[in-house]
Amino acid sequence: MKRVLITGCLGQIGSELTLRLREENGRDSVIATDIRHVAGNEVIESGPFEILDVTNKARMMVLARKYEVDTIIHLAALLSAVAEEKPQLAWDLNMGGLVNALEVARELDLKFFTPSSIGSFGPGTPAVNTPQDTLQRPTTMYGVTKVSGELLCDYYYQKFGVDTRGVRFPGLISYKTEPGGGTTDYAVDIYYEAIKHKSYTSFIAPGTYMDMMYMPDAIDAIIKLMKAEPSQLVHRNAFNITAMSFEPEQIAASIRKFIPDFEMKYDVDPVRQQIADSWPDSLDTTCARNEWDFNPQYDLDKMTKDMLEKLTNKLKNDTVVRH
Ligand code: VAH
Repeated sequence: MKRVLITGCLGQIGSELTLRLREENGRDSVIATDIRHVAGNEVIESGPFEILDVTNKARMMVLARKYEVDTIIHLAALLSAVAEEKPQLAWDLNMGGLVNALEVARELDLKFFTPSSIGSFGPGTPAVNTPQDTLQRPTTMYGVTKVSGELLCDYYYQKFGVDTRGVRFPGLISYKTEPGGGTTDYAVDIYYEAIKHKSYTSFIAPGTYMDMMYMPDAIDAIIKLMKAEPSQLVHRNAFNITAMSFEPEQIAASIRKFIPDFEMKYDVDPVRQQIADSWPDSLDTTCARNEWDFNPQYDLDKMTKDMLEKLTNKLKNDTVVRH
């Protein structure tokens, strides 16, 4: 991973991964790409940036060649709730983008990472302590693209020898860039509202357990997996990983340890609730722990403390900048 092309660099994962890799390996170690340009954005300003629509394979190839990258980290995709609103676009973007990125990796002999998700599981999957290898029959378009993506990445490894690797991310919680259109977004929104209004109206019903992870652990996981010796890996696409499983009342209780009068209300969104109900409650991460030493550092309270501190500072600075 000396020089990496990242797609979707302005997204929730991309923005933090780009900055972290540049910090560790230098500004030119990441060619950050996204379909849009945002003036003054830290990710864009901190090193090479190029506009890239991932459905344009020719341009992806030109950029990979121009910068002589050795790795592609392909993050551009529609998340679950948006994909349910626009299923045809989700298929075209998520699968079209992935196959283009895999083709570029195959032709140029590049290492490859793309995330799968707990969305790759469905109502028939064992919901508690979901095994690494199990039934995957998702009922969302997002899930369909994620399972297809896992299979396609395995195929490119087996058939063409492309060094493909991936994880099944749970809901990711972070303060730098907000997620766009996922089902687990409630667990990010809640912190913003807790700081601003001491109250949050959840679109996910009480009692709905989902796996979650704090962004620093997610970034560590990508870097660790990409550095693992190939001989250690029995699985490749994609490893179950998670750091915690909670339902809305539990994250509210964690916030109350720091903001005692925080109030939780509910106005359940049937579309996102149905998606959440089709996903596991908690994953078994044994294979990731054994094969490449996956070892998350944040539990719910440690994450809540850090989120509230960092987000409070961020919101203060935003206000200062705007005035
Ligand atoms: C979503 N955060 O909600 C994403 C996801 C774990 C789920 O991949 O769509």
